[in-house]
Amino acid sequence: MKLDKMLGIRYPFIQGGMANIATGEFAAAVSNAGGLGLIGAGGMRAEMLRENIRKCRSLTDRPFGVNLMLMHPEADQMADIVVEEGVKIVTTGAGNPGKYMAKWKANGIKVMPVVSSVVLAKLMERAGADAVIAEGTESGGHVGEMTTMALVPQVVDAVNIPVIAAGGIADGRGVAAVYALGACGVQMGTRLLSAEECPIHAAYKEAVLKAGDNATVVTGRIGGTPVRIIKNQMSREYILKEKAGAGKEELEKYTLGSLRRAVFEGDTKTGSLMAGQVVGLVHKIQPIAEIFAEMEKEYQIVIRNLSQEN
Ligand code: TUI
Repeated sequence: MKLDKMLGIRYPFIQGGMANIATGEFAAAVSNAGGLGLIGAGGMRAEMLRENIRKCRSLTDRPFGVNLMLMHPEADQMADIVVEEGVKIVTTGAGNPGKYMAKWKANGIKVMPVVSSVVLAKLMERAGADAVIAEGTESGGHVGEMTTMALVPQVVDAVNIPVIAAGGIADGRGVAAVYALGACGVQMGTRLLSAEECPIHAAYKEAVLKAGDNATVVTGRIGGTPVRIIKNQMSREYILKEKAGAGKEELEKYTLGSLRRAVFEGDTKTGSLMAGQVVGLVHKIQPIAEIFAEMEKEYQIVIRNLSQEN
């Protein structure tokens, strides 16, 4: 079954958790456009998450969810808040949500963890996940090692729950490609950075529109947490230091507060402009509803053309 039917939404598209970007207002805009909006808890304090859930609910009657970033120091509190606030769908990232699963399932929450390996996908299935989001290293932000092309079919073969593909999908061709690999839907982040409703600073949006195929790089592959961002002064200095063997503390000087500097201040020199490799496919600012409609139409054309070839 495709993801739109599973979740009761118009399109089989869910929005990536995008820390500091995916507010309650933005998630509601995604849901109102026919996708599944998710409030990105990364970058929020626990009580802010509660306010964003209430705000989102006031702005949409459609299904929405919360993305919990598990490296967050307040993740335990946030795991309780989603239950208290009656959230129905939770996605997780950057860790293993195993310790929260029993409580979430007991409260009727659909849980869809992001995984970057087959091992974690199987673990999540055993823990009671309703679906997994297999995210390739093409993604923006915190990434694993495997590509979407290699990861998705291996996860599909390894589990009996639905698999949603993420990483490297920004148009209808990408949707058709991951369906061919066995996915039932897609998660998108980068394409939505250029949405009219996306609340990032104008300079960040401009950098997304200008970026080409080779614009991103992964910082922190050697010692820390691998994070894909648009190349800039910060990434160049970080990688030089990283290659020179700098310690965690020295490297943290670059990353501390850097996502907030990009999102809120539009600091394109020292900020972390998180974006995936498909950033080179993002060319214009559009309403979310138009992005989704365009992707659906492209997908239909791709499958028609494929079925006519012989
Ligand atoms: O989580 C993401 N993407 C993110 S989180 C984020 S906020 C952040 N900012 C600065 C530094 C670090 C994070 C920005 N982008 N995607 C989902 C994802 N999860 N990708 C990879 C994983 C993952 C990695 C390891 C999931 C589980 C895991 O290990 C599980 C274990 O056993 O602990």
